[in-house]
Amino acid sequence: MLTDEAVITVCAGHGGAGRASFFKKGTGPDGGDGGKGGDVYLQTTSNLDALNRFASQKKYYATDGHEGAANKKTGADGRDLTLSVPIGTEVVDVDTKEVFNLDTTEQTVLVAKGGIGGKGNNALKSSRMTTPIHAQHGMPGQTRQLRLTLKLLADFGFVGLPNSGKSSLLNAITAANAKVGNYQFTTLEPNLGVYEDKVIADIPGLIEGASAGRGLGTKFLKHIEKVPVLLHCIAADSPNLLGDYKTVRSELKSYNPRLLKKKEVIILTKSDLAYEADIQKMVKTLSKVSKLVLPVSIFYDESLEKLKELINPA
Ligand SMILES: Nc1nc2c(ncn2[C@@H]2O[C@H](COP(=O)(O)OP(=O)(O)OP(=O)(O)O)[C@@H](O)[C@H]2O)c(=O)[nH]1
Ligand SMILES: [Mg+2]
Repeated sequence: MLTDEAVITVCAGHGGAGRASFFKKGTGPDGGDGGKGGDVYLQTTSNLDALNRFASQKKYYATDGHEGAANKKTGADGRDLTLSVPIGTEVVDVDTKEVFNLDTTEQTVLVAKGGIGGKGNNALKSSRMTTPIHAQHGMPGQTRQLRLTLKLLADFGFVGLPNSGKSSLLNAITAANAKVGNYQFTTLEPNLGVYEDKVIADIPGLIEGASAGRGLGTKFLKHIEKVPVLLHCIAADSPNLLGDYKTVRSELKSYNPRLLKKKEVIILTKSDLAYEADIQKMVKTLSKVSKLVLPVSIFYDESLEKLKELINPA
């Protein structure tokens, strides 16, 4: 199972305490400063499964800074902790609502800063206080609760009713090998495929009431939030093409009205299941709601070439 959402707590290390000590023979202070607590970083990886580990473990710690020592020795800094998240992860601080978008390869962000070490009594001496007997405590590291949400980064996203042929098309034009079946909700998790250098996402089908939790609901729509072009699949053997179209559009709208602003191409799928003249009529009907309508069948190579051309124009 692909984990695409998790809430975790990250704790940076505590700063080490400064040392209060004195040179054995002399009188001067020689206590060193404490080391800095380790920071917590998030770093992107191309591994889409990277959030899976957060399903079981919820709390992550960088280590504390070490205490300062005699002879003006500074304590060692705590070790930083770097957690990998998939490219396309949105990170929201649950309390402050601060957002970090991790959208590029090998992007690193500091999410919790380690506490600074306390000053030793050597560093605290001044002209007025030449022999301080106390040293400072280290400061606590930052603790943050973070919500991690994976939003796939793709160039195109297939949407449509269940069984409209989305996964079949992904397989026909990429090496994705997504599961295909003649029943609703064959796809239970998003699939990604690559054609040339274009990434295409295939998500589970939507049905009327998805935004109210019917079917698999709309939770997978987060995966097309960042996709610039929607490939809206409508099957040519459907008794109500415009009805299918409106159902999906209305679920997209309930999830996030901005999805309706994306560029959309209607893919009239399974075009082998109707006569050519009827396909032309269907294209005309659908042209009323979308500028671009492309009839496609996984059995017609020429139509697949047109789809590829649309995805990656020569
Ligand atoms: N005749 C014909 N059948 C097709 C075509 N494309 C897909 N199918 C069939 O349609 C059924 C559904 O295909 P899928 O690709 O699983 O559909 P989907 O939209 O991914 O479905 P969900 O994952 O449930 O949302 C399967 O039985 C496919 O073999 C096509 O071009 N022509
Ligand atoms: Mg599917």
